[in-house]
Amino acid sequence: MYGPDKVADDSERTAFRRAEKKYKLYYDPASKKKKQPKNVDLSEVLDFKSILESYNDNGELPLGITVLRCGSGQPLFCLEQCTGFYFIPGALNLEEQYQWIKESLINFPQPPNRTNHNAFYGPIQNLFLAAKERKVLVAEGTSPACLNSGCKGDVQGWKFFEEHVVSSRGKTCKSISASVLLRKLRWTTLGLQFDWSKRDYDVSLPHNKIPNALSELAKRLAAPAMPLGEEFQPEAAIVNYFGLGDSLGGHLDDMEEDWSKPIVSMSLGCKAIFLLGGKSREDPPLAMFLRSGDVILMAGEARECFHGVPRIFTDKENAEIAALEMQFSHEDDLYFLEYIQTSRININIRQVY
Ligand SMILES: O=C(O)CCC(=O)C(=O)O
Repeated sequence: MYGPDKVADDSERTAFRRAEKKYKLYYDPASKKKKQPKNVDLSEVLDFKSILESYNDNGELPLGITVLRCGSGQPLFCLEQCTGFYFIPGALNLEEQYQWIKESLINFPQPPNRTNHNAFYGPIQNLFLAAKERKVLVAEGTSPACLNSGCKGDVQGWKFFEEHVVSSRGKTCKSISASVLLRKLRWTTLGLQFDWSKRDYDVSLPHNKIPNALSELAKRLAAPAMPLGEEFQPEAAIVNYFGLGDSLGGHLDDMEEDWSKPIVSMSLGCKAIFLLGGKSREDPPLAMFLRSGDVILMAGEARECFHGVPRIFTDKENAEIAALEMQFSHEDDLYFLEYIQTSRININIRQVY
């Protein structure tokens, strides 16, 4: 997951790194227009949406792909080369996608859930609302009237202020706008909290249970990948937020005790490329598109496979979120819409013990 990603020079690159490099967003230096993305050959990227369409039309499947039906009758695709990997195209309908995008922005980053901002700013309440209201997060110094006097002492905490209050008093305090912080939100953890420095769950950290609705959804989605007669117990989740140019390096999710239980991974917002490798970084990964509403399950053997997200597409043509955009038609939804038009959110839910 997030951790130092050792960068090797070209000659040392593994097959996984080479694929990451192939699909990563680079800008064309020759382009006359400013910041034109370099063209990428996407012909080898598996597209489960079109696989589903042709399967529905004529029952045909590409070599190496098989199909199962989950409880709801929705087709669930498996890969012969990777036991325990399941792909459910369009598993979440538009209303569900709308609901989980809003939850991911408003409620999931609320303390006691931790985010990547905790280490520097401590717990931040109501980040999304503050960004919407154009507030500014200001360092509070030793003086209680820090905003009047300027921050001369150690930073004791951070507090949101109206933009006009901060600008009228001059730039005497350390500050950052909430909208920049929202853009820089990379992850939040729900349920049992993951400690990235120890790369393990820290059960001593305060936490809430996984919200009921998310837990029920994860149980339903996980069912086809569960050992017979067992029910998935969602205990922790990581929400990943991706903006333009963001990626998630190849990694294993190996901190949970029982790998026979799946990770349930839901995609929301802009389309992405997902790489599914083998047990070694030397194994050439398979690239596949992940669209809003798609769900992946990884259990058993698939838990031992390197995976990552080298690319998200935020341009109108490739993001493929036109139908989702229509859900955000109310004027109160405008700020969500602006966010998701250039972002992707991934919610992955885990049984830890
Ligand atoms: O964003 C994704 O689809 C994958 C996320 C992931 O692999 C992780 O959080 O471990």
